[in-house]
Amino acid sequence: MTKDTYTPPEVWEWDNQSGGKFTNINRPISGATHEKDLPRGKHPLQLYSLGTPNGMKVTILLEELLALGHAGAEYDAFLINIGEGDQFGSGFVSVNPNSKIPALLDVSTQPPTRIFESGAIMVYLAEKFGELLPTEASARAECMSWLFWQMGSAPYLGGGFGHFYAYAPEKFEYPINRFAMEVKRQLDVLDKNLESRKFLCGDDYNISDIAVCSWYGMLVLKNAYNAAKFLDVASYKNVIRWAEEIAERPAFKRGTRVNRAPSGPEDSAIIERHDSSDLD
Ligand SMILES: N[C@@H](CCC(=O)N[C@@H](CS)C(=O)NCC(=O)O)C(=O)O
Repeated sequence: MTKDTYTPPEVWEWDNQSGGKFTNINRPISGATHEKDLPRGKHPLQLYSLGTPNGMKVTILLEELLALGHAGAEYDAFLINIGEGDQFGSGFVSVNPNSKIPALLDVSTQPPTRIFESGAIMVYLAEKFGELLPTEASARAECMSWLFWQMGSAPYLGGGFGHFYAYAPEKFEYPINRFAMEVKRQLDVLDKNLESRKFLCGDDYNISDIAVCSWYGMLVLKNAYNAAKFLDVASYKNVIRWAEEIAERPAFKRGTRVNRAPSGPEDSAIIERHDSSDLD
């Protein structure tokens, strides 16, 4: 038995000095903190986002749809700087009451359609354009299963492991162990599935590959959270093979460059995207 280092009070109270990377944006209440309209561009789809794994899922899918020839997938991608609290502006909250990127406004419908939650945005776009989501019932169920697997699993990776391993103000053994164990189990789930399949659902690439690769592909290829060695990601050989193939897709390369500040002169990231030539 270890000794408790913290005794919870009877009723939790907000201590906004609790430390950590996100202490100044995390709040126990929802809703807007300030009035701010969202900008609007000229395209049918208005995306308000940031180039994180959740944000890149949508820009990769949009780039895939454009590559397939769907002009209706043209989009303006505006930057929402979550470190500066842009997600709490009144305009953003009206598109996503949950104050998290990504959020999409489809202005080609009357009235405009708002969609929040990256998984919901992916299904909306795949259905709107009839691409990258199988229509036959059992193939669709498999695709939805992996898509929802990602939505349910990634918070253990980002909010759990990434938070305690990379962002928390102190290193605590218990949560790092707890979440490292879960992330390695998830990587093993993927690795076993990809032993006999080219993509997550079989021979064909679909939105579940985009969603899962944005998180677990980036983890194994890009040393996310500086944890490649700690998690021994090199041992998940099928995940690496699958992620490398997806990362080579032109649309994947384009989508991952959007809504990010370039980290140096070699980095081709763009803060906002308003025309396909912005990425050419
Ligand atoms: N389940 C949501 C999660 C979105 C999410 O966590 N977004 C993060 C960035 S990756 C965010 O906007 N955080 C800002 C905040 O928590 O205030 C989705 O998949 O869309």
